[in-house]
Amino acid sequence: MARILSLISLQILQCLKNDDKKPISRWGYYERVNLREGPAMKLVFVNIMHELYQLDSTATISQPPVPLAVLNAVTPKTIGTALVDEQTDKVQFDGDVFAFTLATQFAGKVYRYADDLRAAGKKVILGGIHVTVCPEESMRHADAIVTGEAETIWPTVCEDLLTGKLKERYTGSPTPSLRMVPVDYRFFGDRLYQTPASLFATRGCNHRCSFCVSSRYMGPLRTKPLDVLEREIDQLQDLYPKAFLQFTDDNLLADRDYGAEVLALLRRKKRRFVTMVTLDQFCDDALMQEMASSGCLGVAVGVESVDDDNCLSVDKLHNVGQPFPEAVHQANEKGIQVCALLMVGLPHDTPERLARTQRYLEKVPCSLYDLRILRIYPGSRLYDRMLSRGNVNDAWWLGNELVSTNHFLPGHLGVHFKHSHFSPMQLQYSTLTLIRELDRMNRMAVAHVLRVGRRGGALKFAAMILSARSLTVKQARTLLDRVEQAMAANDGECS
Ligand code: B12
Ligand code: SF4
Repeated sequence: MARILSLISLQILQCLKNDDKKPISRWGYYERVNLREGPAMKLVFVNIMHELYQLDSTATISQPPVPLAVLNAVTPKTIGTALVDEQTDKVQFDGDVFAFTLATQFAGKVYRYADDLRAAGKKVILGGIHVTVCPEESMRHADAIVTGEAETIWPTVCEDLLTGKLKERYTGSPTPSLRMVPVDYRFFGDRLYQTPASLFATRGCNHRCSFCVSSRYMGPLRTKPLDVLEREIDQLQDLYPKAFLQFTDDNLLADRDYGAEVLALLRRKKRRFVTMVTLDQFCDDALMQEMASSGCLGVAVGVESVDDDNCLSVDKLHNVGQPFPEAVHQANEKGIQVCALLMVGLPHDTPERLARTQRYLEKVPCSLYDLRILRIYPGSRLYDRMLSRGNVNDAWWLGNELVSTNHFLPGHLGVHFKHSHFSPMQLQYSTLTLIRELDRMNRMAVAHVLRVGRRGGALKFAAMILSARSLTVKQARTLLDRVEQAMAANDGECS
C-alpha cells in the first residue's frame, strides 16, 4: 500500500509540475504591465481562507478564485491590480484599496482584516455571496459593498474610486450572456493550484433546493457564449497543457441543448474534464455516455442522502427515486470516476439510519465519498424557516464556535442548529465515522479506482483521486480521535 501511495504522490507531482511560459510575477503577484505612467491607484483583490481550513477535505482541491479574475478583466486600466490568495500566498497587504470576496464561513476573519485596514487609512470594498445575503452586516466593515454579480457595475465602482466619490452600496445585477467576457487566467501568475484550469460555462441553476443560497440570489440560469468559452479553453490549454478542465458550474448540464454544445466543443478540443452533475443527470445513461465520449474523467454527484424523505425535506425533488447504485456501476464501466457528495444532519437522519446508510453505501463503488455536516447558510429558505422556529443560531458565522470543541467538525464550523435526533458531538462522531469507513484505503478500493482510471485512459487522475481519498480519511481519523477524547472527557456523554 505504501508503495502505491508513494507512486501516486510522484504522479501527482508530475501532473502539477508546470514549466510552461507564465507571466512575470513577484511573490505571486500579477501586476498589470501596460501602464505608461504608472497606475493612479493600486487595488488588491483578496481571497481569504480559514485557519482551520487545512483540516477540511475541500482544501485538497485548491483552485483559483475565478470570480476575482472576472472582476479584474473589467477593471479600468488606470488602476493597477494585484491578487492575494491565502490558499497560495503569504497574506501581506500592500496597496491603496482592498477588494475582498466573502463566503459566509470566512466572513468574521475578513471583517477583522477589513477593520484593521480601514483603521490604517486604507479603503475596503466587500463583495460576493455573503455580502449579497447579509448587506447590512457587511456595510459595517467596508467603505463600499457590492451585492449580486458585479461585472456590469464594477467599472462604475472603479470610476467612483478614482474620482473620490465612492458610494456605500452598489447593487449588481445578473450578467447577461452577451456581457460575459473571457477570464484572463494570467491573473493567477505562477501560483500552484491543484486544479488550475477551473472555469464555468453557465450561471445559475434551474432547481431550488432549500439549503442552496446561490440559486436563490444569483439570478436565473444563463449560458456563456460558446466563442467566449472556447477562448478560455484555448488559453487554459496554453497555460496549463497538462491540466484537466474543472467546470465549477452549479449545474453545467441544466440546459440540455447548451450542454450538448459544450460537450461537442470539448470533443473537438480533445480536452479532458470533470464537473458536478445532479443525481437525475447522473442516472441518465445516454447522457453519461455522451460525457464519457467527450472526455469526462469524473463527476461529483449531489446525492445528499440515500433516503428520499430527506431529499424531499430540502426540496431536492430531482433526487427522488433515482437508481444511484446502478448508475455508479454504469459510469465506472465507461471509465468515469464518481465522487458522491452527501450531507449529514438532514431532518430524518438518526444514528440508526446513518448506520444503515453506511451498510448501503459500502456496496456502492464510488471512488470518493465527500460527506459534510449540513450547514444552514443565511439567505437560504432553510435558514429562514429554521430561524423562525428558533432552531438555528442567528448570525452563527460571527460567533466564537470555532474555538469550541465544535470545530472538530469536518468543515470546522460548530453545529449551529438543533437536530431532533443528534447532539452536536454525536453528529460529528457519526459523520467522521462514516467518512473513515466509506473512504477507507483498502486494497479493493485502490484497485477499483485504478481499474476505472485504466478504463478511462486516465491513470494520473485515478492517482489524484486516491490521494484525495487518502487525505480525507486521514483528516477524518485525526478529527475522530479528538472527538473521542472530548467525549471521554465528558464521561462518555455525547453532549
Ligand atoms: C466554484 C465554487 C466553489 C469552488 C471555488 C470557490 C472559489 N473561491 O472560487 C470550491 C470547490 C473551492 C468551493 C468551495 C466551497 N464552497 Co463553493 N461554490 C462554488 C460555486 C459553485 C461557483 C462560484 C463561482 O465561481 N461563481 C461564478 C462567479 C462569477 O460568481 P460569484 O462567485 O458569485 O462572483 C460574482 C459576485 O458574487 C461578485 N463578487 C464575488 N466576489 C466579489 C468581490 C468583490 C470585491 C466584488 C465587488 C464582487 C464580488 O462578483 C462576481 C462576478 O459577477 C458557488 C455557487 C455559485 N453559483 O455562486 C458555490 C458557493 C459559493 N460555495 C459555497 C460553499 C458553501 C462552499 C464551501 C464552504 C463548501 C464547503 N463546505 O467546504 C467551500 C468554501 C470555499 C471558499 N473559499 O469560499 C456556497 C456559499 C454559501 C455562502 N453563503 O457562503 C455557494 C454559494 C454554493 C451554494 N449553492 O450555496 N466552492
Ligand atoms: S441543484 Fe445544486 S445548485 Fe441547483 S438549487 Fe440544488 S443545490 Fe443549488
